[in-house]
Amino acid sequence: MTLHALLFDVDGTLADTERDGHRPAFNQAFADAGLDWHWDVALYGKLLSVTGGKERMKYYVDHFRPDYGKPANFDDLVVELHQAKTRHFAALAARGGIPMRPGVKRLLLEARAAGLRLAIATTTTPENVTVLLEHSLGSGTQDWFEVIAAGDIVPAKKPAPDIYHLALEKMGLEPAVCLAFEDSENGLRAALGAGLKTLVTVNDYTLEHDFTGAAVVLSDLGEPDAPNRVLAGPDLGQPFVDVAYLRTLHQR
Ligand code: XBP
Ligand code: MG
Repeated sequence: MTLHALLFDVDGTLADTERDGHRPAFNQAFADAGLDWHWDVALYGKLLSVTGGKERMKYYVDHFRPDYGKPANFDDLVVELHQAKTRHFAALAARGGIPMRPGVKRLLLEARAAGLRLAIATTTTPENVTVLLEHSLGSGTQDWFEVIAAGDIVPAKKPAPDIYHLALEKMGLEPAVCLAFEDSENGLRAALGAGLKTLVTVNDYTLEHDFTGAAVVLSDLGEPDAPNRVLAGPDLGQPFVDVAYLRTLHQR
């Protein structure tokens, strides 16, 4: 089976957005609203078990703030907080404050040149993807992706496979001719649930996750002058991920 397409998660995979992007954006939104909620780096790691910013805020209140009296319009408040958080995230990303992870731009350029089709499948809000790509990958780079499947467009977020099903459906492709890129257990479960072979690159928040079923688990995609490390799965003897590596991995 020939490899035709690559499907990328965004948060944690294309860029390390969580600790220094989403987290401070949530905190700014809480402070704006006069709430005494503050998510430090360690707490945010626990909250990441829930995907989706609105879902994460509700989980925080239910599990960590028994003292908080929910107002009658709590769901509306969560939506407003999330809109403010999205504005703060966009401002941060627009300042170029969230760089792409090692090897990402190099691999995307090479994949395009090789004629591979590209898509995004993420639980994050669509605006976050556009602003991140525009300012961290480069102007006009959203057009590199023929499908950007993001956010509330599907009823169930990762670990449900829905967002991957949607991206595959829009591309008219079978999972067998694609590879997915993920950084987290929830993301991996979503991709595997859609029948996709999945390459995992870990980050500080996901190092200890259970990546059973991944095609390979790597420290990052690597660069010719900055080799990556194989954390689980086959060592194909190549210090960085390129299209030839992906074709070999996909065949296995
Ligand atoms: C990403 C998420 C998102 C972001 C915040 O997961 O869980 O909720 O943290 O985005 P994945 P929003 O990388 O598996 O897609 O606040 O826009 O929901
Ligand atoms: Mg992710």
